[in-house]
Formats: sequence, structure tokens, C-alpha cells
Amino acid sequence: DAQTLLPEETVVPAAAGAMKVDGVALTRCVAVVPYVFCPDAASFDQAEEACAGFGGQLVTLQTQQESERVADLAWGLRDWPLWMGLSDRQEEGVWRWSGGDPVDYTAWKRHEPNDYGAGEDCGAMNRGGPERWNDLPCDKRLGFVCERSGVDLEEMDRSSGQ
Ligand code: GN1
Ligand code: CA
Repeated sequence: DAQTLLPEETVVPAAAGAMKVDGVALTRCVAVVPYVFCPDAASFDQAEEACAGFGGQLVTLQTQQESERVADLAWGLRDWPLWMGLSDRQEEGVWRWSGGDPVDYTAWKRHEPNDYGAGEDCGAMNRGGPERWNDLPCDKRLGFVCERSGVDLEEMDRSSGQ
């Protein structure tokens, strides 16, 4: 049943409804531990703020395995680009994860990142398909993916007897 598939922690707390980031709807966010997928539009900064409210930050994708998993989950929920925690705002052309982890793996779409037009310093996944990262203007409003810190999957498996 749903309870078995989704331990309590996977449900975004009702607090999500009350949690406020001006102009951003958070009521449709869906949690798949340790990630939270939010389909409604937010700028990169608003998305970071919302993720902080969930006790996390915009997602860091450090390995191909994690990137593919998150991209596939996200694409299954909404076939549209979503913010992840990658930007080169600090230094043009130097991409950094919001959490400071090294950028060891990337999945840029062909010809990206290209800092198109007036400039594009924030990273989104799933442009036209799973992964396929693209840089976009940070004030563009997209859905986003958070990663909650302090969620220990192995511990959850142990405590549920698996
Ligand atoms: C361009 O053409 P379109 O919309 O698929 C651009 C992207 C920009 C995007 C901004 C090949 O994509 O890099 O991020 O506009 N692609 C190319 O809307 O120039
Ligand atoms: Ca681009």
C-alpha cells in the first residue's frame, strides 16, 4: 500500500501549504526522499528560498546515477525544464553547485551552456528530455528540484526492516 511505498517522511509536510515564498505556489510539491519536486514557477533565487524552507537546497547532482534518477523522476512528473542548484553567477563559465560540491559530472545538452542572449547563469535539467542540462537566465520562472539534507536512506531502510 501507499504507506509501505512511501514512508511518512516522503510526504511534503502540510507546512508546505503554509510556507511562503512570495508569488510562488508550493502546494503541488511532491517529495521522493530525499528530493522534493516543485512544478510551479519560481526564479532560481525563489527556488533556493523554497528549498531552504523544506530544510534543504536546490538539488546537487554529483554522479551520472543520481542525475539520471532525478531527471527520470522529474520528467515523469512534468516534461519541462526544472532548476537544479548549479550556476556560474560568481564567475562566468565556472559552474558551481549551490552546496559547494565539486562539479565532477555534467549532462549538458549539445551546444550548452552557451550564456545565450543577455546572459544565462543558472542551470536547469530536462530541456526536451531527461537530463539535457541547459543554462537559462536566473530570473526565468521554472519548476525546481530540492534535495533535503539530513535524510539518511540507509537508516530509513534499516528502521523499516529492509
Ligand atoms: C535557445 O532555441 P531554443 O529556445 O531551443 C538556446 C538556449 C537558450 C534558450 C533560451 C541552440 O534555445 O541555449 O538557453 O534559447 N539554444 C540555442 O530561451 O541557441
Ligand atoms: Ca542556454
